[in-house]
Amino acid sequence: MSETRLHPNLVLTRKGAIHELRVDREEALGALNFEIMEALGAYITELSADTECRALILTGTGKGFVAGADITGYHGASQAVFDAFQRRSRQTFDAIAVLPQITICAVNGYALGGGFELALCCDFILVAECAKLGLPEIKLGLLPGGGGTQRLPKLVGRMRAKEILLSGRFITASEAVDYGAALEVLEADALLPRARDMAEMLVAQAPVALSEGKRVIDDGVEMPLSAGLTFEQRVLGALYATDDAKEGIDAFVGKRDPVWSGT
Ligand code: CO8
Repeated sequence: MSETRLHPNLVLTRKGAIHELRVDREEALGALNFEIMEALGAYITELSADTECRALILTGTGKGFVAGADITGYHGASQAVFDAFQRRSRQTFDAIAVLPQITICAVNGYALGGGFELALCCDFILVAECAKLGLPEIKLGLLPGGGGTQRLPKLVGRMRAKEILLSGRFITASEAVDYGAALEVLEADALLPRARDMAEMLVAQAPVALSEGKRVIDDGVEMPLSAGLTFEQRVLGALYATDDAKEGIDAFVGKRDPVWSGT
């Protein structure tokens, strides 16, 4: 296990095929400023080409996961600076959403604005009982710019997304699960152990099928059904030709555990 600071406020722990990235800015509830966003973006670019890492856990510190963009940076900022921050956030968040690795967001506290949007880019969202999630940008006279208006309705439906976004209210952990915006609520102490167990379970699966399974669902939901079904068959056909599929079938017939090569 190795721990590195990618930035004074971003701590990366590598353990085998699993990375854990913790936003460490307790005094501002994890709010992301331009420098943290840059460091996050650079790490995500590196990760997208990393074939050793197969799962990423994102989490925060103390009461905050990420309480959004750093609002102090918006104060008096020029239009050009504001726009540049939004562009960089979009690039980073989009890159997270299409990572080949499985992504698990362990929401330990406030996930607001860009923080909720960051979680929405992940494959799985686990929430601590004390977590509060929301898109309060409307209270600043703004709207979400990190995908909240687009990714949230896809998970919870248009009407609930409008209710959350236009009121700016914070939803509780159990509401997030009820609405389909999170997978499970956990006691605070159980949050990271559960995220780690989940990551271990997933990285033990056949590597190519794992990342293709993620892709076929994420890309397929954007397609008309018949195109999605064709896509599914094409992916399955290609998987059948992999060494892992040969190994998986052989292991089943031979009543032994498979040993995946990831090819
Ligand atoms: N930016 C900067 N500082 C923050 C932020 C933030 N988003 N959130 C909290 N802080 C700071 C507070 O200013 C305070 O600092 P200090 O101690 O120096 O006064 C410290 O964190 C602790 O916060 P509070 O004292 O306010 O703690 P409370 O428990 O009383 O309240 C709240 C917690 C309710 C979370 C409150 O802090 C709050 O409402 N924060 C703002 C949340 C918000 O509006 N977030 C959305 C920001 S806009 C956005 O994210 C747009 C996204 C654009 C694209 C994606 C980019 C990432």
